[in-house]
Amino acid sequence: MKTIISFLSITFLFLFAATSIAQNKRPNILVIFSDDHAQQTISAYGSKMMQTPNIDRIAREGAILQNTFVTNSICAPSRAVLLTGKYSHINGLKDNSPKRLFDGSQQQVQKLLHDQQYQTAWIGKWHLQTLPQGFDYWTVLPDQGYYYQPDFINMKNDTIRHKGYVTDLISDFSMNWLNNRDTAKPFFMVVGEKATHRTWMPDLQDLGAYDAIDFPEPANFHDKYEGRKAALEQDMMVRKTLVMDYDLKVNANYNDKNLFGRFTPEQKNIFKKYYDKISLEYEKIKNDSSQLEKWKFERYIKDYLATAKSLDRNIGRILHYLDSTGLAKNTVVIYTSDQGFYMGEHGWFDKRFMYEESLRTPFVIKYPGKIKPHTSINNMVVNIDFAPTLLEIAGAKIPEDIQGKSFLKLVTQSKQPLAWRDAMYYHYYEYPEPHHVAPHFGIRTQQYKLIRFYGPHDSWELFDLVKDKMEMHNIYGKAGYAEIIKKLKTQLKELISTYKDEEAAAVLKKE
Ligand code: SGN
Ligand code: CA
Repeated sequence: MKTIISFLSITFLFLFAATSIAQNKRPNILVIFSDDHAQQTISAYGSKMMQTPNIDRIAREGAILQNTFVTNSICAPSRAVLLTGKYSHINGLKDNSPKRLFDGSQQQVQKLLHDQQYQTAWIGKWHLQTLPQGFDYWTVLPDQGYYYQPDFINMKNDTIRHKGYVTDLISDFSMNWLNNRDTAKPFFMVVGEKATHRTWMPDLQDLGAYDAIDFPEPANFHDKYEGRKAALEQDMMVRKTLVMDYDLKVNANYNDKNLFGRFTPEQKNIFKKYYDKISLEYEKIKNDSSQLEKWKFERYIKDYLATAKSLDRNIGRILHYLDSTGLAKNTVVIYTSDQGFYMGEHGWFDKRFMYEESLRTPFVIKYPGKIKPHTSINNMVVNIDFAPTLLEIAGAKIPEDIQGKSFLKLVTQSKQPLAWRDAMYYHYYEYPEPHHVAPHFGIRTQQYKLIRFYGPHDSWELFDLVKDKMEMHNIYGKAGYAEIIKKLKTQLKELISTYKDEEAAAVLKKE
């Protein structure tokens, strides 16, 4: 009897110890980071345009952040923010210019995680003009990369062309690295997606996937930009800027190296067959300007969504891999994008402006055992918060110079209430090319957004986000807002000083 009891208690102790080791084991962290993926097209965010079952699954099994914003709505700067947890003027990467070199020797999240014995990797779109530093493994697309038969730069700095579709290849390479990693260590991996970046080139199996659907234009598609000088000057209109034989592949030149240079003859044939049919549709309506506008909008949306379809499917492949290897139990999975995008709102595609559609970015996270399924968070999270959150997940110390704050306790709904920001700060620089969006900075609170354009368009804009969700009415200088403006300007100056943005401070000093 005694032997049985002691046998049982040893077994119990062993099981107990094993479970607590498993519980204390630091989680793996997998960040899927896409490009230009609009919240308006993700069903977890309520989109009716398409279904994104795999992104939705992450949200359902964990948390969805309803109000996640970026500090500077373009690609390379946003990646630099993810890596550093710092604003562009501090990490040095203000725009996408090929001359603007990211200083990879600076402190970055992967280096801090490596110091905690994490194995680290970045696979896919990178877009910084300098090669990755501080990752145990990387393989990246040069610059924007290609959708079909893309090149990847490897760690020996060789550029190698691969056969296949970029979104599939990025998943293949990611899973391959996971298969071959050092299993004694937790991992931190970023899957850098090219999708859904312009020029929208869907996977062959997705061509025409949304052709049967009639997509209504957003209510402000015909915006005339009254009272908004910078918006009037932009060059990112669906109607005017999208190029017929390039973006929409209407009567395209199949010898165009930029568009089709990487296609196999079979792939080119399939594309041609599909877009020849579209070109015929165009011929029928091309002389009717109002039909043409609507048609361009529809074609843009359809190609964009078809490109997003492969993105969501590939997220599903990665989730399935984590399930089937048992990794899912101890892996934090995050899906986010470098910024949001216009799906015809204000008549636009692209991003850059501090208006809602491009200021926002999707963010869903699952963390088994820590984040309750179906969690929804409304607090304002900013992409400077991503790096410190990853560090807290890994149990690492967050360096003082990181400008963001970990939101882990918000999503795990820890009992201790977390003091959180009630305003966020934004600063965009790239001008004039490629889309003529004037530089600007500003503040967003729950109810208001105050924007200061400078350089070519010295002007202020104020929006009431409750009364004017589409940001059509600039109420700066209108009767009744003097007190609000005064308060917002004080708050804006405080943020500029907190984040040490000397350029913005100098603009305001001239007033
Ligand atoms: C390219 C695109 C632009 C886009 C920038 C930046 N033109 O220049 O429309 O704004 O990238 O995008 S394209 O015809 O070459 O596609 S970012 O997401 O990388 O910042
Ligand atoms: Ca982008």
